[in-house]
Amino acid sequence: MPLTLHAHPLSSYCWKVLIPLYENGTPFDFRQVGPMDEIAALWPIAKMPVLEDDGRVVAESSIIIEYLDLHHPGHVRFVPAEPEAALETRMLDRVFDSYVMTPLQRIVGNRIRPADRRDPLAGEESRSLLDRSYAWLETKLADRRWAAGDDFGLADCAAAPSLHYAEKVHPRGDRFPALDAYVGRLRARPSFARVLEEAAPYAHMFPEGD
Ligand SMILES: N[C@@H](CCC(=O)N[C@@H](CS)C(=O)NCC(=O)O)C(=O)O
Repeated sequence: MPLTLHAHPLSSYCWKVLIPLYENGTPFDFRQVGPMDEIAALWPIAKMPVLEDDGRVVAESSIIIEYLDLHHPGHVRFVPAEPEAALETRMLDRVFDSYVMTPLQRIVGNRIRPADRRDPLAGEESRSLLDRSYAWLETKLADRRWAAGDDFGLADCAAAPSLHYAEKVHPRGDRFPALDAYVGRLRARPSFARVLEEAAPYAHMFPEGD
């Protein structure tokens, strides 16, 4: 029975899991999420993506990617077997999720709230965190091809959607050439290029402006 991915083509964390599926040509059914109740029935935390594998429900994008490595491996391995390299990969994955994706989601979340319920500090705090993340990544990526070293992996799956959407809410300008070059390599990667192409018809749904 093929895997089923419950996801939405515009969702950043769903992109994070689509990238490894496309990298390895893993067969799966894409089930587009409508109301979030559908996800809540599978995963009470009600966040997508959710992967179903023959009745087993796997949630959380990083765990789904580790699960794919374990149970549906392909020619690209997303977390290296060598423990120190695995640690670096997981560290970078945490940085992209916690310090790029989370602040950008906070900015977007604030945009879609009713005006009288917006968090006045969300923009300022999130932009300050994004600036610190961009600066740290600029140093980290100066001599690296991929986020955790020579090989494309889990951290790059987290980097692609988070840096793509972060650029929309808090542009980097021209201060981070190594980071820009890295984003260029991510966009040129066929798996991510395909994700972007499939998301294009939905791009108008992204809330612009503060
Ligand atoms: N830690 C989760 C985060 C997932 C997440 O935030 N998903 C968003 C879409 S990008 C979501 O389900 N949002 C819907 C909502 O919060 O109602 C993961 O890594 O999968």
